[in-house]
Amino acid sequence: MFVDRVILDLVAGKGGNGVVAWRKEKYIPKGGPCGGCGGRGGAIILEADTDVFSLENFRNRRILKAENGNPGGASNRTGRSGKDLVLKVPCGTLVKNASTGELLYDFTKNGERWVICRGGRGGRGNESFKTPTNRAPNICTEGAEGESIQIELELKLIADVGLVGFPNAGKSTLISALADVEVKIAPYPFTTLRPNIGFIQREDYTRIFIADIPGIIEGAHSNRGLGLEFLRHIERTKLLLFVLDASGIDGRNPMDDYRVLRSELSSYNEEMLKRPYLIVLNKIDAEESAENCLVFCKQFADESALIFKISALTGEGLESLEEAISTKVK
Ligand SMILES: Nc1nc2c(ncn2[C@@H]2O[C@H](COP(=O)(O)OP(=O)(O)O)[C@@H](O)[C@H]2O)c(=O)[nH]1
Ligand SMILES: [Mg+2]
Repeated sequence: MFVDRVILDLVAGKGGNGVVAWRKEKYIPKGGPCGGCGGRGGAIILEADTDVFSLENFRNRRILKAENGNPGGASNRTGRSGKDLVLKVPCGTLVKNASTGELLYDFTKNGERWVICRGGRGGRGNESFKTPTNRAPNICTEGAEGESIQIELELKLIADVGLVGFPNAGKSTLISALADVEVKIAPYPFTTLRPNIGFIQREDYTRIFIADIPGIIEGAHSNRGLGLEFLRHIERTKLLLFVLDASGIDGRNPMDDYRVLRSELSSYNEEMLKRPYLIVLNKIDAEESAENCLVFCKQFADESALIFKISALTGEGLESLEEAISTKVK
């Protein structure tokens, strides 16, 4: 599970001012008041949208303002209202008051809307103060400030599939190759590392989220490097993909890598090994891979139904891997 977070300052539009104006018409010496009221300020509305996947759009936009209302005009014209500002957030977004931490709203359904900041009312023009006893009021009022609040948006993303592999095994490349859409989320709070997340969109419009958890290394379970934090993230996935570099370019070999990865997982949490998994031998386009693949399949013959030989780079073997992922996640 990944948590994406942003803090935003929201300010709804100020109402337009009311105005003082007098009717000036030929042959009517005392035309009377005709100052119109100001328009309402624009509201800020949050809307859940299934086509939005992360809070990335808000990353560099701390202060968000809706439009102010226009002032009233002569001849009793009311000012134009400010435009509402609609902010689209992913389904699953929690809205919290940033200063108190209070949960304000929980977006679950597509299209769900919530007016979080109402726009300020428009000020009154002098016409509106007219009474039988005061026919020539010389007053008007200012538009009211729009509501404002500092909020924290929080989105929890649970990946269906977690990629486990050594650095340079090709996890990022595999996500790019498999995913129809890559989802950008914030780096981890304690590093500059961004998890790679993407999803496969299936024909029935459901999505399979795949996450590459960077940084799993030997010794991760004892919190060397960043491993532990990352392992925590894959705890909730339905399916694990062990991504192995079949070419063994770094002087390693996929057999050892696989054993190390499994032992890492089990020393962290033995339950993890009971999770459904697939084994991905990547980089089969490289010359060195053929021999390694043979040895690997021999050594792990019991798991042969789970082994997929692919090249994330050329796309070879991806189709059957995708099918297997789809079936397993279902
Ligand atoms: N020849 C070959 N190289 C690959 C393949 N997949 C990834 N690579 C390369 O391996 C390196 C590491 O890949 P990357 O996806 O960043 O690995 P990660 O650290 O596991 O995310 C990059 O230079 C990739 O271009 C593949 O299928 N074939
Ligand atoms: Mg990577």
